[in-house]
Amino acid sequence: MNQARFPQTLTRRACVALLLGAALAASPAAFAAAHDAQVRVSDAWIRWLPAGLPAGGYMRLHNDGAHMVALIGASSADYGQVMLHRSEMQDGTMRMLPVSKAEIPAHGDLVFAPGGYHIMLMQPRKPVSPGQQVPITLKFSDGTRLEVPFAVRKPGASGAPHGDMKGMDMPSRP
Ligand SMILES: [Cu+2]
Repeated sequence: MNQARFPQTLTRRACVALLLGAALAASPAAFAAAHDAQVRVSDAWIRWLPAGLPAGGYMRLHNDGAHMVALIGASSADYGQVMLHRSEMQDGTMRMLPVSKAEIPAHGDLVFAPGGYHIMLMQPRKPVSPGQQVPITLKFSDGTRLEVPFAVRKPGASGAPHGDMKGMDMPSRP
């Protein structure tokens, strides 16, 4: 009878030790992961169109972290509706599709550029004109948010200095 009790006690102690060990080991790692992902944004600009037409927002995103982070949303006080879109060729026609996220690989870049990913800015709440800056808040999958000033440029503007030729930055799915 004692034989039956003894192992039980041992087992319970072992369980407590395991749980404590697991908790101690898990929490610092979990916090580190949550704060690890860091995204920097550069070359942020908006292709202005007249008469309050929907405008495209473009930028370069760089992920300094060791884990993939996705851009999962955007908003701006200056526009009534802001969506993540991607343009792609379908049967010889350029179409825009809404996307729920855009992944930025670990230690990598993702470029939003004409003909690819863009932030669709609709229903301007005030007149927006070239030369202005529009703040857009970007929301990421790791819970972070970034408010980025986007420079408003004329449609003829040649775009971001780094251009849109770097197709390698485009993942093959939304
Ligand atoms: Cu669009």
